[in-house]
Amino acid sequence: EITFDHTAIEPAAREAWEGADVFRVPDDAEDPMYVLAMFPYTSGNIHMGHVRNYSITDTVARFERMRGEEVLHPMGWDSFGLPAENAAERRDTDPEEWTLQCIEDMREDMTQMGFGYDWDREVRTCDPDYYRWNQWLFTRFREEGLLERKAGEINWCPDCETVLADEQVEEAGDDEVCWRCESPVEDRELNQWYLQITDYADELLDALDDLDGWPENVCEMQRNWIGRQEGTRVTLEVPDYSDVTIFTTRLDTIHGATYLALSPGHDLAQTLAAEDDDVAEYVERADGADLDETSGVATDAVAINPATGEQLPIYVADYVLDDVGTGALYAVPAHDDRDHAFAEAHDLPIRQVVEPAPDAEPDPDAIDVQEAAYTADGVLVNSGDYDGLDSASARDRLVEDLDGEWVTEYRLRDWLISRQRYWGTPIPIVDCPDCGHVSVPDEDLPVELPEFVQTTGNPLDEADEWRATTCPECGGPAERETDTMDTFVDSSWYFLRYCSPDLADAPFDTERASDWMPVDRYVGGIEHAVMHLLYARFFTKVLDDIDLLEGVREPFADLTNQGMVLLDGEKMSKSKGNVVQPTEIVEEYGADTARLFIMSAAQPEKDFDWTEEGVRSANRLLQRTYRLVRAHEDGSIATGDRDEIDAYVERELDATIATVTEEFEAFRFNHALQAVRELIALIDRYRDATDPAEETLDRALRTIVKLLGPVAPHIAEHCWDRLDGEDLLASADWPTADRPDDYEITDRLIENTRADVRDIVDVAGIEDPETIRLAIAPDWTFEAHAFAREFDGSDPMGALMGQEYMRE
Ligand code: ANZ
Ligand code: ZN
Repeated sequence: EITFDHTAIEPAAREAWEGADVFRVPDDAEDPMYVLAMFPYTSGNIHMGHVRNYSITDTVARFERMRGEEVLHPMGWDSFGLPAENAAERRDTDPEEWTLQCIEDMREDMTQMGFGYDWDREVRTCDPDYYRWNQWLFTRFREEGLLERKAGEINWCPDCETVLADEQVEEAGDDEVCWRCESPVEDRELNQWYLQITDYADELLDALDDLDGWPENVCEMQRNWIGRQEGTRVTLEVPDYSDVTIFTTRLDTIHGATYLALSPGHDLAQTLAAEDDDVAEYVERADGADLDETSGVATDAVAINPATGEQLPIYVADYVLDDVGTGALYAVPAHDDRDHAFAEAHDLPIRQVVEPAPDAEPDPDAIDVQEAAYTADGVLVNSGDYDGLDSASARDRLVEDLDGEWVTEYRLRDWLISRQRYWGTPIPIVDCPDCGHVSVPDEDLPVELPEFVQTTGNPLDEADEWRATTCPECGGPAERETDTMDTFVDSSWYFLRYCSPDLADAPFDTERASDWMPVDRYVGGIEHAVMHLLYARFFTKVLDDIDLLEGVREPFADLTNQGMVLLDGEKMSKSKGNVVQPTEIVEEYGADTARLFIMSAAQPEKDFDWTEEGVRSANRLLQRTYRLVRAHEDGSIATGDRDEIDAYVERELDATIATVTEEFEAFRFNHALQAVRELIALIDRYRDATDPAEETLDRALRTIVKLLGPVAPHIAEHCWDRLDGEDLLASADWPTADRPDDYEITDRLIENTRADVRDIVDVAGIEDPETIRLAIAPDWTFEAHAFAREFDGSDPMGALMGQEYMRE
């Protein structure tokens, strides 16, 4: 049996693409279709997750290119970050050297996979020509009042020895851990730079409703992260102390308040701690640690409930967060779960003031707030004049009566971008004893990283010579800021740099970027749902507001999060020792096989198992295609006159083209490939069991090769060369379903069959498809096929050919 040799075919195809510059997009392209994969973090070699991610975008890019689109499909390197420092330390090299080596290796891996990128547009974030624009943008944001240096309680990872943004802290059981190394994070108080993403909270939230091309779960994660809440602020008098303002979403429950709770960091808590040892001890214990949800301490102070005039004991409790609302709340144990748990632990009264509406579920009598809080809205009880009002109306009235104010609160915090690490963009600030924090003037950018030195803390703190500078404002001696930027700054605008990667006087060309954006198809991991994807949206909006973009409010029109490639249902990981290296598969079977397997295994969003059988099956399909093409070329297929079987096959070709086109558009590549697989099987039988018309057979083979082109580009290119020999498949036209006239015969047959069936069903009352089929045509005839195809989707003609084939 003849088989193709991927080690010869694959490099030859790549050479042909390169020679013809197939993937290059000229700067004067008007509005190319922008297909983008999240650029990889430079960590070694590419892994199966990368291969899947990039197989998807490459398939789309090739498909759209064949459909006549100009396609922008660039690639670059997210190449700053802590792992490079760690690796450099382990291997005793420097982060730059290590990173550049990774880039070389990964680029080589990608090339081997046949991913077609416009490498002229390659972007590397660790390149001074790139990160100078991080610095330049830092200065623009600062001028706009969107960057602030402030003291705050921050998340500190003791292992990475750096602060983390809130988005980079993950929950693991009761712990909050570092997203990278999973060490429990600590609280510290530091002066840091913050990007004021909260200024854009409303737009970031509201615009999600119009992001039709985004998966709903990602929009929901962003909504939750932003966490907008409508509520009210009300001020309570505290005899002998200053008033306390609280934030509540449930003003309707105020008559049921039985205590007031302060966060340990609240001003009044601090004041009370100074007077009371027990309070001081608790406040101290709560500092930097996450205490039990029901922990807290009673104080001697009381607050006056403005609705009832009652005295509410004041507690300091760790479940009240410093940076939410006002850091103070009145507690209603009957209607809030946390308050309920706290009240039980501290023996505080639980008083019901809301019950379900009379006609609603559950029955009011079935509720016992002593047992568990009733947290839904309802109708007020035990609330004096307000009894009988529904919760919403009660809130409206109470705001007025209690002199409260409506406020909107967010969960989203400003984005802390300072990092105490070396391998990142130096923050372009000079600290002058006289002038304070002065921005480095644009003409002095980039502030380049000094040479790397091994040390325990931040190497930039040790770079004395680099640190010492003069103040741009007064010329006096001053010091450079030694923090670098969060690498998520780098990835917040890299998709714009691809539009004009070499531009020397601006981060990107405003007009071109505005024409080319937004990205039409963006594909990457779900882990970026609230980090990268939120930051990039924020950057885009700011850049548009400061006129660096024109009318681009969102960076990514369409988003797909690819699922994981598993092995035996488990995530591949070095620690489990179950990693399948893409390079091994490529060596043994070739890149096309790996790509075809990955793309046919499941829809992009779904996880799937890597299986040897799946890989082999993909390889068999490609070999089968190759043999069909070779047999045709050798003239070993006997051809004959055109008859109804040829017409049938042509009709099948058109149907498959339509299906594959539709399924590719919808990102259901596995469905598309299933249709191709069936077509290949049909054509295989067709040439074995019949004497195909030359013209039909030729069209069939060209169609198969073209439909496979986006997914298995090397072998398809090779086959195309054998069939056509003129232009490259990579830039050939996508096939179209062009119904020739004699389809009418087929159509007429189907019409007749339909009429016959209607007669049988209506007159004889027979409904079983098999019986009908036999009634229409006792043998496997063309009519029977037409019937089956139309009415139950089965493929007897294919079966017929198969049977004949078997009989031979
Ligand atoms: C009284 C009340 C009664 C509340 C009630 C809720 C239910 P959620 O729960 O997500 O809607 N809150 C206010 N400031 C807080 C802080 N700094 N730390 C922790 N919790 C705080 O969030 C709104 C509620 O969170 C607010 O409404 C407040 O408790 C609590 F039956 O006020 B509520
Ligand atoms: Zn100065």
